[in-house]
Amino acid sequence: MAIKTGAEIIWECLNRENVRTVFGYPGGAILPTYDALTKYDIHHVLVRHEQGATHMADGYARASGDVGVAIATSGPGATNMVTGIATAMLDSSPIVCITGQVGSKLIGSDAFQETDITGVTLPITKHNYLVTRPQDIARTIREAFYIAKSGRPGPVLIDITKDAQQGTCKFDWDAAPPQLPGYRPDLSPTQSELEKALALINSAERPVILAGHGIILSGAGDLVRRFAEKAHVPIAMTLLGIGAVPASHPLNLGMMGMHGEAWVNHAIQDADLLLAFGMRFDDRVTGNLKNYAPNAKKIHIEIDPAEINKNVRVDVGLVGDLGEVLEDMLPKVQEKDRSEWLKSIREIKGDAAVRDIQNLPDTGHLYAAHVINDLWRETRGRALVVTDVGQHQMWEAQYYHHDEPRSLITSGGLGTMGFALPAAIGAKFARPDAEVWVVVGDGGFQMTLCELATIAQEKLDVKIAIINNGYLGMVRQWQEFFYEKRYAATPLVNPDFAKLAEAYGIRSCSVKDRHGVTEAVKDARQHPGPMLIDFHVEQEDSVYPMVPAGADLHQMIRRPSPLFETGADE
Ligand SMILES: Cc1ncc(C[n+]2csc(CCOP(=O)(O)OP(=O)(O)O)c2C)c(N)n1
Ligand SMILES: [Mg+2]
Repeated sequence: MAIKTGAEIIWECLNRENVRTVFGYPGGAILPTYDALTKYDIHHVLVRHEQGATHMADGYARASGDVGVAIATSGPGATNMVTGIATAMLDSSPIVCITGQVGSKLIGSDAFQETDITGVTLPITKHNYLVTRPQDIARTIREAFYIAKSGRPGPVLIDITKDAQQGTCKFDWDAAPPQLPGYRPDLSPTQSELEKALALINSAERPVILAGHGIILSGAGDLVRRFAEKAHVPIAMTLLGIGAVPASHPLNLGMMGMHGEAWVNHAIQDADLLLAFGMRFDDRVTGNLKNYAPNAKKIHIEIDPAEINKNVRVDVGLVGDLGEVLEDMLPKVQEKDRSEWLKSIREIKGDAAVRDIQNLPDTGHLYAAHVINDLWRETRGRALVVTDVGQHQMWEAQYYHHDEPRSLITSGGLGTMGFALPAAIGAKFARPDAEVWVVVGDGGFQMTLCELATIAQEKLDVKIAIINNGYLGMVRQWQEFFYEKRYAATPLVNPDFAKLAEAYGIRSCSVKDRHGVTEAVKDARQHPGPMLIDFHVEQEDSVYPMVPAGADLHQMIRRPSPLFETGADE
């Protein structure tokens, strides 16, 4: 059996876990591991901030379905990872973060760059480890990968002391399988629970499927579509569910929730049965729980038992992998004519199309919705879009129609500004053939724009569309609606983003009117490297509809009609 250093064992294990790319940043406590890297054929992407490394690992995981890996040193390196780890936790993204730690004898002494990172990340990791001996490294890494990707996926952190990296021991991969007797990721529902659910489904008149991220994680998109087609059930999407079922499918109603389509929220409120598939009844999709879908029975199919009855009391909770559960149910679901129900939803849609900003006369104003819709048209809906957080994120969800799973990557649960640029880098490494577009606000872009240097260094073909409204737009919108337009700390004085990109050697341009949009997007698509487009859009536009926080789901603020009649700003 070969004798290896702990540092070598780390790379040996990553190799065996099929890791080909890692995202990281070196420092003293992880230096032995970086030194050993020179002997291995694993591509290390040097990031510019450790937060970027975690979002890259996350973007890699979301684009591919495989585990993403981020590496950092102790202390500030490790604490810089916290936001990315929390982001991955809230969106159930499988990443493994490896941090260096001070020597085991120094732990607890406030040594240079010592932070108790397992303590810090305890509530934001699915699991974490402190490893102080080289002989524990192999098993720990195998367990970490298994935990990260099994059951409900999530982030795992492994903190490895410097002496554990430097020490030597026998390395035997086969002798170090995961040992996790208390971990049960493979639950499945009982037959009687399944039958109860089937009885509710087969008797429902007005059912709605609530399609969440779990569908994508479980690879169950096709099954959900077949289920919906067989039983004639319309489908409402969560933000992270987008792509699970094609947007162009006639049963796909669109997005639900705070900025969901009005008819989708009304359909949920009018339903007599909600079928929650791999979603978790986040407050952004339920609105006021007291009046949420008051006449509906609820069936929740979900892999994490902790989610059942957490926010919404359900009539049947089926714990298990969504794909496996639906496979079981599908043959027993009855075909049923629900055309009356589907027709009534079309009726609720009513004048929605008239209120749509796409139908405004062209006043020469450049609206973000136009930019995103034009981007969708130009890319024929085939791009892998990574969005940041804010108004542009909601407009992307409304106006870029995704037909493929894993074609929209966005921070839903934590809503992390600064996510998009690094996550897109990770996504591009996972899917080098995909056309990757970043759609990012002028605020969030500035949180992680240092990663432009990573794009330049790696010569990555990532396209960047800045939706530049000169505001922290989503917060400004709340101030407009709920704080009498007192715009405290939301106007932004921005640098010239196009010039900034140039400084990094990245092609760029600015667009200020609608006619320029298509041309700029075409130019970016033809250019074989990265390109940044700074879209200067209407500054005080708002995302509609909007369910105010805490209001009932059907109590939406709608885009004012006069806007359409006059073509003026609201
Ligand atoms: C790290 C972080 N800080 C603060 C917020 C709160 N927040 C949510 S949206 C938003 C404004 C985003 O502005 P911008 O990036 O310009 O996007 P826009 O809404 O204008 O499209 C802010 C500050 C957040 N989500 N994340
Ligand atoms: Mg903005």
